[in-house]
Amino acid sequence: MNKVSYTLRYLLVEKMTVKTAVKSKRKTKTKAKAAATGANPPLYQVLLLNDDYTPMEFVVKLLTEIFCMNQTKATHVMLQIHHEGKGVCGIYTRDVAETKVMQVISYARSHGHPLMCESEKI
Ligand code: TYC
Repeated sequence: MNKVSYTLRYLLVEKMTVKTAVKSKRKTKTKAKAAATGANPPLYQVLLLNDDYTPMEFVVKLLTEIFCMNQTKATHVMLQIHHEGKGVCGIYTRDVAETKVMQVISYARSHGHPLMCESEKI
């Protein structure tokens, strides 16, 4: 099929005007390109849960070491979790979020603390 008849068929099948057809094709191309290059991957937030046993200083240390927060930010996030039950420590792609969760749990367990951490798609 030549280019003109392909375009006509495309317009006919999709019941489009030339303007919307061009727009729609562009959109499809952009989407396909994004998928192929892995651009705009889904994001996941890593949440820390409150408990009655893990010491506050330990949570602050963990937030500075695993989530690269400074002391002020880590203290603020820890207190927010302490008061509200849970809080976001960071937003990452799936693999990085899952690794952070494992690092938190293994670090907490190795120090005998019950601290819990989870990740969820946003
Ligand atoms: N609630 C804990 C305490 O009073 C502190 C704490 C904060 C524990 C945040 C877990 O994710 C947490 N020692």
